[in-house]
Amino acid sequence: MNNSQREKELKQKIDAEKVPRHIAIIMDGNGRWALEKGLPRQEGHRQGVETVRDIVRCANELGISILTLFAFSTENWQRPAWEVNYLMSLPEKYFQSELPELKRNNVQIRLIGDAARLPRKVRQAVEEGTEATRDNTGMILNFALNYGSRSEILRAVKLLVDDVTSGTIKGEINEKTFSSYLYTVDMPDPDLLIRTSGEKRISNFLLWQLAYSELWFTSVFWPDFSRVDLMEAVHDYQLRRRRFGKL
Ligand code: V0D
Repeated sequence: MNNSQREKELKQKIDAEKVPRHIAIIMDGNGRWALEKGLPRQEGHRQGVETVRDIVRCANELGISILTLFAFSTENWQRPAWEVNYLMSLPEKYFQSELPELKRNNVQIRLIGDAARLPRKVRQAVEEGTEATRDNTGMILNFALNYGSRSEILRAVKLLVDDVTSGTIKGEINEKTFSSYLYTVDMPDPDLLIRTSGEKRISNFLLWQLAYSELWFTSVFWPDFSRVDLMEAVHDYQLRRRRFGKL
């Protein structure tokens, strides 16, 4: 069966009323994809951006409310300087080609992570994207940039302590209060986490928020991850939830 037949078949199998509200993706395997093809690593990242475009389109068509993509972790600074530099050029490139369509499709761009420590040109590009889409009411597209979950949790604890000390918050501190200090404030937790490229770890991504999420791992490298793969994950998610009688 070819890809477009498979896509049609999956489209019929997916219950449009019960798609996950929030999908988070660890986009892994650009480097290994390039290595296997004998291409430079940056070619993998370039192709990875194309995949981001396809997957954002597909998620939007499926009616996903929030898509969170792990683009750069706090650990990624340890990569060679030339690679980090190349990665830092991608947000600007991405918006140059995608911003008109994102605006047209009513997508709202947001950033999670420590933006203050990103190069100025990255902050500017991201700000342009978030600013240009801030009044959009469709799918929220979160990019996790310079993101690490433990430091997000620590940051939340510090902000919470500040508010307790200054008397800004009184009364009980519960899970809901705590969540409101995370970058993902006001967003429901991910229903589904996808990680590509065969690794079966969470790797310091959304540790608090993934407490009850379904996890879906695939050996497909991110540059090869397709609409069909996303739809397979969504379909599998629906089968699992049905088995637990939760839908
Ligand atoms: C490389 C695969 C989009 C993962 C996808 C700076 C690694 C392509 C963005 C992007 C990266 C980030 C923020 C934003 C708009 C776009 C991106 C990075 C890497 C790291 F507001 N793709 N992408 N950012 N890759």
